[in-house]
Amino acid sequence: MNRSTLFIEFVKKLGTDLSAVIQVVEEAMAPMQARLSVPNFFPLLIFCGAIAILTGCSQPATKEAQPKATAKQEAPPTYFKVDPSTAATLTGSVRYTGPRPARKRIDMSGDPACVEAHHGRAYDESIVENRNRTLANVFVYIKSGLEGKKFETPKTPVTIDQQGCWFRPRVLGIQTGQTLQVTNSDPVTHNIHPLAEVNREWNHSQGQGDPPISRRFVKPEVMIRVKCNIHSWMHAFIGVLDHPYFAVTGEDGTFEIHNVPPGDYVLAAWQEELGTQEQKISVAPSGKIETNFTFKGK
Ligand SMILES: [Cu+2]
Repeated sequence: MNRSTLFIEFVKKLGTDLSAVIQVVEEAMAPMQARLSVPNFFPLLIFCGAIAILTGCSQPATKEAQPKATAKQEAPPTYFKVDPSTAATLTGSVRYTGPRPARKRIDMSGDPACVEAHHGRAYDESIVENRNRTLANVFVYIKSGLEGKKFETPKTPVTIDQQGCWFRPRVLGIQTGQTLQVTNSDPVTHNIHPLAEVNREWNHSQGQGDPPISRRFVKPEVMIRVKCNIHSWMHAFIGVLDHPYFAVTGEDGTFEIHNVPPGDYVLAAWQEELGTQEQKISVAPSGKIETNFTFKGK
């Protein structure tokens, strides 16, 4: 339907008493006409303009309506389903060799409440060596080999707490679209500031007793460094992946990644000071593959 046909239809709908409509417009315009001394045909101009806008706008509106209808018809995403009868497990440990990392004191004197939380003794955690000569806080993840597979986003949030003027945990993994819940257990105000480069950078201050905040990362990014804009010593690292195959080593330096579909992968281990190591692995159906990493201290 072109504009002129639309206009005719519009006028038909208005009925034959067009003068009544013009009169309404004239009455509405009367006070303005008096103030501005605009000519008498001005209301008619306004009326014609309104008609033109109405008929002109009606076409794009129809065009816009179409993609909406299409969006509704879009099929839900098809997620990759792992066959439990062939799923494999990845295990291993992250060892540490070389000189023991020096225990650097952290000066928290800028905030007495933080000093109090550590009884005056807080130490740097950029390399945490366990008693069994392994490393904690190493992010182990499948770096490649899962391309083309879309995994469902977990409904449960991943939590990061500000506790004792540290981020807890210091290293964590999360899936794209999964909720990151940020809490503050301290009696002081903190600020969580992920220095994202692929995702959008943001920061949020959280005072004592403030409710948790929730955020999401849209794109994979390994790793996002996190700082607190108030306490310079506070750091955390977030690994964002579009699949669930990652783990962070703990006090025994081991990792376990479950429910892995058979295939060839690159398994990577990231440590904040010592860099990233990679190993190619072939995962057989229902296999249990052990992969060990060794980081050498500087
Ligand atoms: Cu802080």
